[in-house]
Amino acid sequence: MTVEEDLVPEVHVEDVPKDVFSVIGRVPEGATREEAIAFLRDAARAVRKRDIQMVSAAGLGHIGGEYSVIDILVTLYLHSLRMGPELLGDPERDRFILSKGHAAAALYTTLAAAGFIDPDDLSTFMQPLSQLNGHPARTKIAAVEASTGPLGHGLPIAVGTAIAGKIDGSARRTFVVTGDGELQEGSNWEAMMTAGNHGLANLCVIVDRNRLQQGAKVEDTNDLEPLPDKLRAFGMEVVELTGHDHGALMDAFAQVPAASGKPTAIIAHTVKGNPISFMSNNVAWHHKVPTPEQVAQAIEELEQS
Ligand SMILES: Cc1ncc(C[n+]2csc(CCOP(=O)(O)OP(=O)(O)O)c2C)c(N)n1
Ligand SMILES: [Mg+2]
Repeated sequence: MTVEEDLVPEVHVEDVPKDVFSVIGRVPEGATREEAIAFLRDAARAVRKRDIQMVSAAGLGHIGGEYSVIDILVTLYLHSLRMGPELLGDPERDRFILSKGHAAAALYTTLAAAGFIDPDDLSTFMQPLSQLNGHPARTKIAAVEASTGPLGHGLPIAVGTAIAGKIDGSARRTFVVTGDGELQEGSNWEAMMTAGNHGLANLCVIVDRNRLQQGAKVEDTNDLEPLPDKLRAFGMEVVELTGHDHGALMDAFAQVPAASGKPTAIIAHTVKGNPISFMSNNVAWHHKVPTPEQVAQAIEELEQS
């Protein structure tokens, strides 16, 4: 058996455990901080459960990088972004770009949780004629701001979006998530140089710092460190936090735009595959497809988490 064959088990959609998934909506107005955190924790658990079912059923996906970014996506869409299905046509709403577009299934599941996508459509992921492609396409889903997948494009687009907001004198903010391996692409550094020079305080770059890329550790491939110093040198306001801590994420997103007038760079320390025992920090799970048994085990672990 080749390595690639080993990545994709023989899966029949009907064997994959199913779960009911419905729109969750935003953290209710007036929720206390503790209530908001509990709400986001429950929502992220539901998103992870549906995501792994989708990847298993499709026989394709990037579950490791999805599980590292889900807490960030859920906190943004269900709490911090000034953006909801009713605001899609509002030019003043916040913008979000998932630059690490290979985590598309996590984005789709979060968008369904937030009410942008019909939850029933999630089962069409990667099927012929589905809107839910392996990488997000802005021509197919209204809530997708930019088509991504080729690494190194989302942040440059976000910088343009933030410049437009500044020219308009708008209070709208632009958030973008990049992978850490993705930061090896030079286009990101051109974009950050521009963001720093233009004082784009309305821009927030979130780095999913799981320390793994495809097939290897980031540090063994083309090391990023000292990453905070490099980001500061490019004119960014740097925040470091645990990317699975919903409270810390909420607090950091609320600080955008930064009082310093600089763009914000959040280094979100995450664990690829979090919190599943057999996936966590395991490079093999970058795009490995779980078997129905592994889906069942992951769901059991999530229910106990
Ligand atoms: C320009 C480009 N080169 C290669 C790929 C293939 N690719 C997809 S994901 C990935 C690794 C990305 O690693 P990282 O940014 O750390 O993502 P994460 O760990 O969050 O999954 C690679 C090389 C791509 N999508 N685009
Ligand atoms: Mg990574």
